[in-house]
Amino acid sequence: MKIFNSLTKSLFLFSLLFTFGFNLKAQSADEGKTLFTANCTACHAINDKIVGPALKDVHKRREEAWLVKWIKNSQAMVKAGDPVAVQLYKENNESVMTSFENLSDVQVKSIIAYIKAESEAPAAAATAAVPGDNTKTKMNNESNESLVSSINWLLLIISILLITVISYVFSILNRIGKIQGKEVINWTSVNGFLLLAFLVIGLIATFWEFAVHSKLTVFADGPASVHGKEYDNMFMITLIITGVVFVITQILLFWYGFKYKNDGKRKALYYPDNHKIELLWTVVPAIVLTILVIRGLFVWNDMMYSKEENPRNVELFAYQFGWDARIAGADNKLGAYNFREVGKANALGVDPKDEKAKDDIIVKELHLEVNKPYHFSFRSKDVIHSAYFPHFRAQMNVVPGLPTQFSFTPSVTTAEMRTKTGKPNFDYALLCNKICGSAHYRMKMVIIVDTKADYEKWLKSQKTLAQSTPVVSENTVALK
Ligand code: HEC
Ligand SMILES: [Cu+2]
Repeated sequence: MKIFNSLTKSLFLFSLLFTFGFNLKAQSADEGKTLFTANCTACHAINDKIVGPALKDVHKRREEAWLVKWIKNSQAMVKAGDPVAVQLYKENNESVMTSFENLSDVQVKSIIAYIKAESEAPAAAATAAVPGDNTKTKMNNESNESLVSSINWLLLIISILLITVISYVFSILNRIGKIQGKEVINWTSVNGFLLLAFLVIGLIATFWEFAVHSKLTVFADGPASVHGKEYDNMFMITLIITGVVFVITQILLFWYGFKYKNDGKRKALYYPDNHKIELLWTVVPAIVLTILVIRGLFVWNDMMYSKEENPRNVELFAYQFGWDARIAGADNKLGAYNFREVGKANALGVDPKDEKAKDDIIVKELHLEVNKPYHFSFRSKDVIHSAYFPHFRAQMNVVPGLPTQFSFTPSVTTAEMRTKTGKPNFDYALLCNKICGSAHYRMKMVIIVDTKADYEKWLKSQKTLAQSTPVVSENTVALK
């Protein structure tokens, strides 16, 4: 029961964490909160350990001055031999916390103030990030969810007990049979019926999966890009063809196992081969697969080599653990970059001396204009990531030192999608689809698809690089 308890508890905490993470977007006037959300939630939560420890009451554990120093550069403290820092580092399996030297003391203090406020808020307020009225329903959903999962665990335990009891009964019957010298149970017949039961339960479960869970997938929301319709079509055709084959072969497999279970009287027929049948089941799948693959090639080529003229250029920069987006600005040309520039105030290593870079705009939440073709180029700072935009039906690997690209045209605005799906909090997301490290699952950037007017309004409110001047080192020669 102890395991059971801690399981439900951790499930509950997990769902809290999930809501917390999901509201990354909830902006507020509180600077500390904004900074915390942008910089720290990849590895920290107030009440839970993620990559780094839970930060609840950290202001009670440590001096403020120590905290400021730690947050700005924890590794420097570890290397300098600060005993608390060294111990903390060891306790956390020597995982390195990112340094935040670009944050000012005031900013770091505002983060600490936010952590303090969150620590003092009652436990339920951990979801305070949820704006407005839906706090209550969120909490209800969570307790409902944890109830449902408790029931599921209970069912699992009952099934295991049941199976154990049944297998005991069978082994007792078996022993009785041995003592009496005759077979009490006809095992081939039992197995035959089990095969039949497996077939029926398995097929019902398969259809139930499709009926119930397919509503929860991104396919149910429909595609949000122009090429997405073709992509979904292809997916459905493949699914239907393989689905029909699956159902037929499963029925044959298990039905034959049942029908020809050994009754002790019959002898198996020796039937080495039949050229007609062999030919049929080789040629038919070969033709079907060839058609599917060739169609796939055409769709892929259409997606990859977009014929749209003058797509808008956006660069997506992946790092452990997050995304930055760089919009090409008024000239629609991305400025040069150089990995040697990556650091402190210039996280993307953009060459600020390059004329083309001056109007580039770096954002943490990407806005796109609806029905406008986009060309994305991808860059990674550290390991292989994968840019995954499920609703736009797009995905591309992001490989250090190897530029990759993808083009698509968003076709449904965020507002339209919210109405269509009936989810008022719906947001498009860019996710990472490569297990790239401990906080991989937190790599998420919100994407907003705007109407032309909204997009232009948003764009005006953003700062270009020239307006925010990143720091450059003296001895760097930018790559053009
Ligand atoms: C890449 C992951 C990562 C990010 C991002 C990160 N941290 Fe950490 N943090 C850690 C780890 C890991 C530790 C544990 C010590 C260690 O291993 O270095 C830690 C420890 C801490 C501690 C000490 C906790 C204690 O119990 O004393 C504080 C405070 C802290 N982080 C604050 C922050 C703040 C504030 C931010 C955002 C500005 C942040 N961290 C961003 C990974 C991270
Ligand atoms: Cu990743």
